[in-house]
Amino acid sequence: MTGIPKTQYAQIFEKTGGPIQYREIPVQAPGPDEILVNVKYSGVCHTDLHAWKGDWPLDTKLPLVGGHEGAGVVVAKGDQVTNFEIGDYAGVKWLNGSCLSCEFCINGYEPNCPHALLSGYTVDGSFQQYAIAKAIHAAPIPKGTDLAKIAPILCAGITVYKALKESDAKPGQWVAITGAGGGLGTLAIQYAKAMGLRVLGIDTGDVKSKMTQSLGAEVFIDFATTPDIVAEVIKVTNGGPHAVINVAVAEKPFEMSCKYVRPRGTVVVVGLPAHAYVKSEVFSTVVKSITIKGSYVGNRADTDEAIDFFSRGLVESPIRIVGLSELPKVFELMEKGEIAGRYVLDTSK
Ligand code: 8ID
Ligand code: ZN
Repeated sequence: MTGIPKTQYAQIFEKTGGPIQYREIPVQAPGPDEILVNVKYSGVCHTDLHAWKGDWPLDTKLPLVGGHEGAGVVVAKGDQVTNFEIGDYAGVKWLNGSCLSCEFCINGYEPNCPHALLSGYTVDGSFQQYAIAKAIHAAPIPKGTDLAKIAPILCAGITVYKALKESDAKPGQWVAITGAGGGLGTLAIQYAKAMGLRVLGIDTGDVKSKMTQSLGAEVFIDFATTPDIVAEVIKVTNGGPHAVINVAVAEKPFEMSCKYVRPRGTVVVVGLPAHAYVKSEVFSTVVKSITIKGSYVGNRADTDEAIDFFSRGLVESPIRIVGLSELPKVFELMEKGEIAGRYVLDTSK
């Protein structure tokens, strides 16, 4: 590993919800099937905030370096690695690795692998200058790509693209997106447009209203000021959206979406608010014959396809770049719901 420093800057926490420390830690060497990525930029996903807060019924490793939207350059690789060369661009995504041999991996459902390794959760992630990823799952990024701009595609982009495919919505049909002004939402609008769908965005505030409409939402509904959201959604979509992509970090929108979704429509559950349930009244679930389904990131094919939409200029996350040292401030803004689009960390600062 010539030319690679022994230590590097990282954002690390020792305790769930404890202080997040910006300090130097050792650079690890990749194992035989791994690559070492010099992360240039990393998006900050709300999942990183959930991980730090301990919101979910799944423990993180501790101490933990979070982050799973890392875009960078391969600087070292194990001797079994054949799909990356030194100098290639690579993405460190949520699904860091999987067994590749279980029933789920074999069928392309790699995120559901019981042995999945999760970047920034069960293994250290991209809030550091040098991160390790299993080569087989790392995202190949075309040379010449703007690494700051592609970072959010590595989780937010893949996830919403997959969720839209899972929704089975057809070109010309309506899709509602809850949490439309956030990191996942702003990309969901653009993938949906590119797939020929009509988009209704639900979120709050003038900034998110303007942003979502400039990205292609035909209608914006403000959840904080609209008295009867369900009635309004049904009215503007002339009978309810054919699909709903729920990326809001709140429980209420899930329940509402089961009420306003069009008969035979699909409610896709993507957002992961703490301790939340999806509640749908049985009678109307049956009589409207709706589908409620969970969607969890994407597999390697979804990754390549989601990146291809980006490379062809069809989607671009509205990003704001700040230094890696600013992560705690980004979490504060995210907690308050004040981030429109995505914050991306520059690991050199
Ligand atoms: O694979 C998956 N299923 C997956 C992948 C990646 C992320 C799931 N996630 C989850 C995250 O863990 C998080 O719970 O998706 C959720 C959204 O992540 P994000 O887009 O990174 O979060 P954000 O940028 O904070 O955006 C959330 C938006 O929701 C809005 C907020 O205003 C914000 O713009 N929102 C809230 I909070 N309550 C709302 C409501 N009642 C709402 N929008 C509509 N109605
Ligand atoms: Zn994420």
